[in-house]
Amino acid sequence: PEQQYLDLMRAIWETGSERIDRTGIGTRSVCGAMLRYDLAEGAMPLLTTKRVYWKTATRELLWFLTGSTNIRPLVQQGVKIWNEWPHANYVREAGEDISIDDFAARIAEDEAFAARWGDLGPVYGKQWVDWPTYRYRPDGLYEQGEGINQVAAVIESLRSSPGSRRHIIEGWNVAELDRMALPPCHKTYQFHVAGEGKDARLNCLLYQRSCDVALGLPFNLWSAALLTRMVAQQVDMAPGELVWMGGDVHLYRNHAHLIEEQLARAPQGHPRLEITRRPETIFDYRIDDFVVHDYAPLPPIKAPVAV
Ligand code: THF
Repeated sequence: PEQQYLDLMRAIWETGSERIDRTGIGTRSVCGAMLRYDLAEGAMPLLTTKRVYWKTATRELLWFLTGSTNIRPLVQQGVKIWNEWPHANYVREAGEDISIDDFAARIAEDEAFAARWGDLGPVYGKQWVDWPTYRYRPDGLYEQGEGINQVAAVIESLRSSPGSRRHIIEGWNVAELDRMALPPCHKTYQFHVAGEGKDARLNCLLYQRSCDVALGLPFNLWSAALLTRMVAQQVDMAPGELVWMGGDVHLYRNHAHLIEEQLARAPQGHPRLEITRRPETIFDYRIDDFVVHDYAPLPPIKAPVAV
């Protein structure tokens, strides 16, 4: 299964079209790609050709599920993956030339500072569990309605009408894109139930509009598979397949060293995920509930994230 990822990486590197992107770094990019992973028996799309920090990705997913859009809870757990954006924003807006590590330390220590500078706007967490709604009044004006918890709604719909074709979690809130630090990349999750009763298997299709194949995709695949496993556990189904679809699927030019090194490596066995407990709801998972077995990856390969 890992070979699919390596083949995609090679194809983009060899045939992708060159262009200057939003970040100014430059990418090679293809339009449209698909990867499929069977999640039966604990199998996970966890790369072994470089070490992937799956706990970091897991903490990020659990953070989405809390509805938080502030980096503070991540920073306090040592997760740095969202720090670049608030840091760049702070340096630009406040005009203080502070290092990213000092900025993160301040976010962790100072609650008021974090409230002012640590928020990413209405990104994943907000849209997943508290999508804003509007209530129209008789006078034609409207006021804020109650937020929609899409994750809870999908769990509910999977239980009550498994054959539905509307099991969707959507991050792309068009009206709020301009207030997000970054519009969602992994934007649409659709769940699909194959088989019935005891044989029911939960499939998940993720559509990702923009994909940083070298740095982001290993995280995105892990997280989507993990979400599928968690939802499957909550609705008492076996996990089925994860289908990943990418829109603009690219490699950054400054990841060349990572790409060349990783493409020279061979996959190392088949890691498996064990979920050690069945929490009451999808919102009650903790980091210690997840144990990975048989993970003996090749060493990590460092590369800068494009902001
Ligand atoms: N922007 C870009 N340019 N690439 C992305 O992958 C990306 N994301 C999120 C939002 N914007 C993005 C952020 N996710 C790392 C991993 C995921 C990220 C951001 C950064 C990263 O640096 N990973 C390193 C170290 C991990 C660690 O220290 O724990 C790695 O080696 O994997 C994709 O959704």
